[in-house]
Amino acid sequence: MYQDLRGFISAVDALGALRRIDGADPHHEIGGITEVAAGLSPAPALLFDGIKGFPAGHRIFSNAVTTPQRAALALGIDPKLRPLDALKAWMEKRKGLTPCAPVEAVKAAWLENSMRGDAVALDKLPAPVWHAGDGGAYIGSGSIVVMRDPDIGWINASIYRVQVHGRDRVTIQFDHPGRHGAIIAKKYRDRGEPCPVAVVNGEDPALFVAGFEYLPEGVSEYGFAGALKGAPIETFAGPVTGLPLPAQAEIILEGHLLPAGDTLPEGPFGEFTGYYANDTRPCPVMEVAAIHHRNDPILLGSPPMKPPRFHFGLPLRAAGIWSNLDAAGVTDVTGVWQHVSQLMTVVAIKQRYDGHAKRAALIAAANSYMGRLVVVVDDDVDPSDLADVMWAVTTRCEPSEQTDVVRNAWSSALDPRIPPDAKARGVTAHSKLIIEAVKPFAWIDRFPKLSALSHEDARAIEEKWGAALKATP
Ligand SMILES: Cc1cc2nc3c(=O)[nH]c(=O)nc-3n(C[C@H](O)[C@H](O)[C@H](O)COP(=O)(O)O)c2cc1C
Ligand SMILES: [Mn+2]
Repeated sequence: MYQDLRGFISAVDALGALRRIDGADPHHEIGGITEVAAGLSPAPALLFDGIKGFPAGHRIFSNAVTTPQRAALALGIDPKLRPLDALKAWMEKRKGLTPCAPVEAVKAAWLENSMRGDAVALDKLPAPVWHAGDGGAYIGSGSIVVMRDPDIGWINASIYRVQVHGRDRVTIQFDHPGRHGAIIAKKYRDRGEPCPVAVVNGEDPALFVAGFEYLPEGVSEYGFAGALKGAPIETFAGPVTGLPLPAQAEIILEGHLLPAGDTLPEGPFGEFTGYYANDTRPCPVMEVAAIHHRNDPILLGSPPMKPPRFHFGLPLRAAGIWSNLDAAGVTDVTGVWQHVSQLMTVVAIKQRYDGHAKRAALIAAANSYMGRLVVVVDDDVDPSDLADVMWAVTTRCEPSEQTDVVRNAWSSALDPRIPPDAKARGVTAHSKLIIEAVKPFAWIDRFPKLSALSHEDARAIEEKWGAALKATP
C-alpha cells in the first residue's frame, strides 16, 4: 500500500491516470481545469507544477480520488473491481476495521522548511481561488484540521475548509455546531483558554478518507486511517502546538484559534451542489504561528464541483447506508449507490415480502444527507448505472401508487432549494421523494418477462466478443 501522498501519486501514475499540467494560474484556472478534467471519462488526476506566481516544484494535486479506480486504490481495495463490487468490498472492510493507534516517528518530513512568527507568509504557498465567485483563496479544500479534546485528550482530524485572510490568518469553517472540531473549540472557549489547532495539507489519502467519515465523538480519524492502511499513521509533535501531526504530510499550519467573537466573514465558496447557497458566514479565525513544509510541497486540493463530480469516485456515504440497512435487519440488499454527488440514493433489493422495498427506502431516506430523491430497484437493476435506474423508474413505478413524500427531513444550510426567507429563519430541512421503482410485490410473478439481456449474459458476451466489438474500423 502507498506510504504517503507521494507514494499514492506514483501509484496513480503507474495506472496511467496522472496528467501533469504546467503553468496554470491558481486564480480560477486550476479550479476550472480540475472541474473540466473531473467531467472527462475516464477522469485523470492532475499534478500542477510551474504554478503562475510560484517557484517551480510547489505543486497542487487535484482529482486525487474522483474515479472509482483511484477511490479503490486509496481504500486499499482492488482497483480492478467493478464499482459496485468495490463499494461492497469497502462496506465489508469498513465494518471489520478496528482502530489502529498512531505511533511517534523520529522525524517529520515537513520540518524541512519552517516559517515562524513574523516570517509566516501564507502567500508563499499556492492557495487557489477555485471558482470565479469565491470570496478568496482556499489553502484547505482537502486538508484535515487537527485538534485535541481538552477533557479526554483524544485527537480529532477531519476535513473543514480553510480560507486565507492575509499573511498569518485563516478561517476554519465548521458547517454546524455538532462538528467535532466545533465542539472541541467551544470547550477551550468556555475555559477561557486558547485552542491549539493545526491544518494538515497534502496528507495521506487514507487520512483524507478518514477525515470525511462519520466517526463517533471520541474516536480519532488517525486510528481509522491506520486501520484502513493496516499500519499505524506516524505522527510527530508540532513544535508550536504539541499536537501529534502526520509525519509524512506535505504542509502544516500550526497556531491557535482566536477567542470567541474574533470571527471573519468566510466565503462564499462554491459548493458540491454546484451553487453558492450561502453568502459569507462569520467563522473562527486561526492565527498561524508557524508554517512547515516539505521541499517542493504538494497541496492536496479537493474543490467542490458541479455534480456528478465528487470528491470520491466511490460513494462512501452509500457504503454507510448499506451498513445501516444491514444493521437494521433489512435482508437481501444487493447494492446501494449514490448519484448526483450524494443527492440521490439508490437501493437495490431482492424483494422477499410486501413492504420490503418501503422499509429499505425509509432507512435510506433517513440517512440520505441533502438527498431529495431515494429510489429502490429490484436486484436485476444495477444501482450504480443511472440509465438502468431510470429504466426501472419509467417501467416499474406507477407514480400514483409507488411514490411517497417524507416531509421535514434532513438537509443542510447548503441546500439551494430552501427558500431564502426560510433559510434566514434557520430552516435546514427539506422533503424527500421515495420512488419504488420495483415490480409491485402483489403481482411480481405476473410482471412482464424481461426481453433484455441480463447483466450476467451481457458480461459473458462482452468477454467473448468485446475485442471484436471495440475494434476500430
Ligand atoms: C473535500 C471535503 C470538504 C469538506 N468541507 C467541510 C467544511 O468546510 N466544513 C464542514 O463542517 N465539513 C466539511 N466536510 C465534511 C466533513 O469533513 C465530514 O462531515 C466529517 O465527517 C466531519 O468530521 P467530524 O465528525 O470530526 O466533525 C468536507 C468534506 C470533504 C470531503
Ligand atoms: Mn471526528
